[in-house]
Amino acid sequence: MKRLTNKLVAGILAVFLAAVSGPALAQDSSKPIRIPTHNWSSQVVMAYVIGGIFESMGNTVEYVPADSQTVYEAVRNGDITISHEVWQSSFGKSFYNAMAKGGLIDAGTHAAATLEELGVPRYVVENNLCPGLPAWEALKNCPEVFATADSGGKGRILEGPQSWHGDLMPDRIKALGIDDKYVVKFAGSADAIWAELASAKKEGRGIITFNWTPNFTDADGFDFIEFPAYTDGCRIADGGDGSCGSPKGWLKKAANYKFPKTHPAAYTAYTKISFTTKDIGQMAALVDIDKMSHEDAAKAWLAAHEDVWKPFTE
Ligand code: TMO
Repeated sequence: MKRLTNKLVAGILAVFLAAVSGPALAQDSSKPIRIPTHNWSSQVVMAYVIGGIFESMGNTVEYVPADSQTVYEAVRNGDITISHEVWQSSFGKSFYNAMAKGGLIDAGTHAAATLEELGVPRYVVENNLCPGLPAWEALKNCPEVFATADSGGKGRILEGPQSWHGDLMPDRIKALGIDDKYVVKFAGSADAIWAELASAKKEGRGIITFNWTPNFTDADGFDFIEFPAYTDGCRIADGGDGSCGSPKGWLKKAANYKFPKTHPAAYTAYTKISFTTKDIGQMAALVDIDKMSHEDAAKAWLAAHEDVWKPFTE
């Protein structure tokens, strides 16, 4: 009878402990979580922000400079653990290709909606430098407003680095029949775009650049050109004729399929991470306006916004 009671008490205790401690989760591996860094500010700051969140939970992290297209293959095969800024327009295809091959999983979507598109600073529209903008047809009538020393008399469209989305913009202006009036020049870096925007603004000069939102430029006023609406399959890479603008897109998070098993707590937090347009604009602005290093920007952002990120870890 006594033995039976002891067993019963032990059993009840076990049930009780299981109930208060929740399902038994394995501990996160001590192996580092490998986070990629690319060549635009919010992505790098967010890498350190997410790394800081993982570190606050006792994990170790490593930062890996990576190409923003081939990173999806690296996540798929486990060389890199996550990709935390999957922009639909530039990277949706590579993301889904890697998923189809197996090994890459969708770990959710940020709150921020995105657009990656050509546009002009607000003063170009306000000062009517090219009447009819932001409708794309207006471009036909004022290539000279956007001409530069190296554009051979045509209007210059300053595109980002070619590594972001290849020949999307040269293909587009050809498909729209304005390649006789405009030429696409690839910038060597995001910083080269910001430098050109700053000097054009100083001179009150017309300029067309690739840009995106969320970004630090949201605060200043940047008007995206309204091209024919994006539809699934409209791009040349997807079998279309290429005469369409960019999608009003999503911003996703990708992970290697083993991440939930190797680091269950970090993975759970990662699935909850969701940054807004404001969050991402702030991360970029700390670098591109306040001129902080990416790491310091992340530290400052984490210190100032515990209310945003702590709940992701709970
Ligand atoms: C991927 N990007 C935000 C630079 O368009």
